[in-house]
Amino acid sequence: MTEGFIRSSKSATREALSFCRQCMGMCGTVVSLDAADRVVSVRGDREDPSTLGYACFKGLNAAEAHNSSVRFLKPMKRMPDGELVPVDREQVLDEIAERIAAIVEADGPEAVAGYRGGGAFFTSSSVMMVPAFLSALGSPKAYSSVTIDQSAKVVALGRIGIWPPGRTPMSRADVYLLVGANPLVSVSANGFDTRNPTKRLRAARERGMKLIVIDPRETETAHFADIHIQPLPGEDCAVLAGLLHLILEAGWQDHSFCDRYADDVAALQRAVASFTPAEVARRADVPEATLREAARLFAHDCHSGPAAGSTGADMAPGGNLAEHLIECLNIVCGRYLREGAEIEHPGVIHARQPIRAEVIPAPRWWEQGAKSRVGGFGQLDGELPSGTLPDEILEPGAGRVRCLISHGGNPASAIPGIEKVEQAFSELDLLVAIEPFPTMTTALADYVLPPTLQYERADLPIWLYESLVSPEPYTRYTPAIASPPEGAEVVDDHVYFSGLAKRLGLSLELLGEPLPVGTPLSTEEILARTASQAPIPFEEIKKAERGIFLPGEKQYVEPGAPDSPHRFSLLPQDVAEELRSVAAMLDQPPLGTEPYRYRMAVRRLRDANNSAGLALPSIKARVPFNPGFMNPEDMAQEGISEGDEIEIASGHGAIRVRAESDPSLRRGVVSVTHGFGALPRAEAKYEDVGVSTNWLTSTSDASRESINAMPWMTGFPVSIERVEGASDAIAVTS
Ligand SMILES: Nc1nc2c(c(=O)[nH]1)N[C@H]1C(S)=C(S)[C@@H](COP(=O)(O)OP(=O)(O)OC[C@H]3O[C@@H](n4cnc5c(=O)[nH]c(N)nc54)[C@H](O)[C@@H]3O)O[C@H]1N2
Ligand SMILES: Nc1nc2c(c(=O)[nH]1)N[C@H]1C(S)=C(S)[C@@H](COP(=O)(O)OP(=O)(O)OC[C@H]3O[C@@H](n4cnc5c(=O)[nH]c(N)nc54)[C@H](O)[C@@H]3O)O[C@H]1N2
Ligand code: SF4
Ligand SMILES: [Mo]
Repeated sequence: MTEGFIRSSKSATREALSFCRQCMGMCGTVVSLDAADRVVSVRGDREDPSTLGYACFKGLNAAEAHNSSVRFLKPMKRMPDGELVPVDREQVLDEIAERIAAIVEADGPEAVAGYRGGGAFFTSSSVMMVPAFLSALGSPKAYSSVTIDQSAKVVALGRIGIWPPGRTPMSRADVYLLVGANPLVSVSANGFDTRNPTKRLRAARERGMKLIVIDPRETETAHFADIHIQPLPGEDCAVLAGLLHLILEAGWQDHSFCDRYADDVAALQRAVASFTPAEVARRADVPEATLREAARLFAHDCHSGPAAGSTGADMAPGGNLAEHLIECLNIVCGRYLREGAEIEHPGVIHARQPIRAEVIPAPRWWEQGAKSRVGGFGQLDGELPSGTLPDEILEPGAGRVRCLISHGGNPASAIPGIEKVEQAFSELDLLVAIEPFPTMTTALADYVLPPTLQYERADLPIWLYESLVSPEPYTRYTPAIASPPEGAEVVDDHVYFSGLAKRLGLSLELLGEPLPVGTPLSTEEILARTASQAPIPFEEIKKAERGIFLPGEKQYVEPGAPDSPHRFSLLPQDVAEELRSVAAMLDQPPLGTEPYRYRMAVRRLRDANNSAGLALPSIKARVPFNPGFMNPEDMAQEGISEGDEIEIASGHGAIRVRAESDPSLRRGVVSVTHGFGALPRAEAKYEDVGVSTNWLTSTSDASRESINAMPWMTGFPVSIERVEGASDAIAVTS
């Protein structure tokens, strides 16, 4: 099978430096190329000044993706018999443009929606194309993976207020508190140094940094922790409110910071009064002593260093409140950069701006501007929540979405409630996917437009979030170093957007400047445009083959306006109500009523990135399907043995998976990785592709957050049952 999958296995004739663009790691790599400039192999660049030689299995496996025989190499069109067939690019763009024009003519521009996924965010020349295209068209229907990920952070800032200098960076932290994050595997966490994460964490530990981890699993990261709180998933609000209770009761807050910038510390203290260590310990099922030790270590023994949350916290019921309480910990303990402090990452691609020590009061962005047609959810960072997209397509009425352009994403897999998503996408008049591989989304698409892959295009590291991926002001440029496979008709993603814009007579804008319509900019020109406000000339960035640390003057936090009346809002009314409802549950047994005696937990796998690459033979050899991880004692209690077929059911649906014992997981939890599986209509076998965990989730009001419509993907109740007389082929049920 492996041989058939790979197009060529020529030997390497030269090496080129570049960086991996499959996750936030942005690892510096050395790529071996054959005489025709095709990728032969990849290794971590030991001389890379940022990522210090690190590269993971996924990154090292890039050659397989490039040369894969299942990769789309030509624009594809779905024929009446349901097959996708290759079609000439100009013809495809003509047809798509014509269909978009007809939809706009009939139903207005808001009938056209766009969705950006990981593949779009990691393509710096094209990441702004969906929003540019939609705003030129006049449609507010922009969606992305961000609102089914950690948009709770945006909600938290929107409700609490913003401190422009940001949190104390990890390099200056005596303590780091991580909630529901496993950066040693995910290479992703806000502010955590993920440039070769294990090495950076070891170095931080050696200089004395303490680590507190809140996670139901004793993860690779928790393994390094001084204190590991191992609660049931979905109980972070109780745990965090409990920590705030202990800290405020002991008076360990940063009094001068609180006095100056927060008026409602006392109100917050009253609101968390019922979260006593005993109550929280019982509800979250953690030792009371561990809570006390964690509060003391974070707020009393240590004086700098932030609390930060990730998907474990943000995807659970109460995810928005959890992020709010994390920010409350940072404010109450003063874990922000102050006037005069050096700013580690003032922006390399982004323009430098003065950064002042003052509060920007809670902006509550979602209260103004466009709203979702169903549910009335507002915008976050200029986007409507993806948790509202299925209804936006299905619900009849003016403004109903009829066309979706999916850019570098797999929304059919990623958006919760798989049956409804499948139904919605199949009811669209037009679904276009800019996507290199067959996915659940391309299985429903009318057209598939194949992009170049990472080493085939010029790029910058994910500049939109540059200070999140690198604590130091570092960036790099890579030219396209490889050629696409023989006969490929792939182009850089933005070419598709400019092609459609031209046909529709639209003028696209990038960073407020119009892009030329007649002759579109090259990728290099777009990147230069992107970096036009950078403090160093683009030519200098380009010259530095292993990237560049911003030279010149350092930047420091400037004083805020002395008479600024602005304060944080620690306890706005909606937060107070959410806290009250969590408090009301404190005395109830956490593992509710029969049959839902377990909780689901999300978890990422080292060898796979969401749904991407799961079909590649070497990844398949490692993770053929997604098991149901359980604590061995729970398995024994339920009479479940290793490899048994089990059915996991939520209020929305059920999946059948193979049980795998995982002693690092606490009791009362089952953990299954998302991204696997096929559409319901495909009736695929679990052993072949795994199963989507989005059978268990939903975008209904009862299973999502307010404000960002974030569907719950972790911490919700499930039942687990061993399937008697299990068949050899595991099927999905609903
Ligand atoms: N139940 C459940 N659902 C979840 C999650 C969960 O934990 N549980 N996680 C959520 C999260 S955090 C996220 S971010 C979303 C993921 O949402 P998405 O980003 O929509 O999904 P991915 O599976 O990451 O899809 C990325 C796509 O980009 C394609 N791609 C790869 N390289 C390139 C390239 O160079 N160019 C282009 N154009 N495309 C490329 C890949 O083939 C893949 O199909 O899923 C969310 N959904
Ligand atoms: N190898 C690999 N890397 C990836 C990805 C991948 O699929 N594979 N996906 C990428 C994407 S899209 C994202 S968004 C990031 C995510 O990056 P992370 O957020 O670091 O994701 P995980 O590694 O799954 O870590 C989440 C942790 O939360 C824990 N958890 C589950 N439920 C709860 C809960 O209710 N409360 C608490 N406190 N913890 C809980 C899980 O046990 C797990 O250890 O990773 C990115 N990097
Ligand atoms: S950690 Fe991320 S960026 Fe680094 S090699 Fe792996 S996939 Fe690529
Ligand atoms: Mo994500």
